[in-house]
Amino acid sequence: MTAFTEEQITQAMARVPHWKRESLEITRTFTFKNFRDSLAFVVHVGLLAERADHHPDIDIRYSSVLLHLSTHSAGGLTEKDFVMAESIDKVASAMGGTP
Ligand code: H2B
Repeated sequence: MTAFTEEQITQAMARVPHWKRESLEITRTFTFKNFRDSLAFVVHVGLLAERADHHPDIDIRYSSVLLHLSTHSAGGLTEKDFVMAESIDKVASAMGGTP
């Protein structure tokens, strides 16, 4: 899979308005009630990642979870990152996560 051009990235960002573009990655922080809920969310994200064979970098800080998505093999952002971000957004809203 080849990395998106700047124009493709701009278009794809519209699909995930809560995510932030940071150079070769997109990132989003989700906030939960407590560590337990953060952990449950991360388990769901991990299962999605295994199914898609596409893995975010994950930083858990008690009640907030910071995710980074990038396609390492392509050296940039690809459709895989945006599909994963959309799936993660659905899981987060089902689990009571807030931006
Ligand atoms: N995750 C991400 N984010 N980028 C990759 O390039 C990637 C991955 N490659 N998960 C996958 C696994 C690859 O290493 C395996 C062998 O398919």
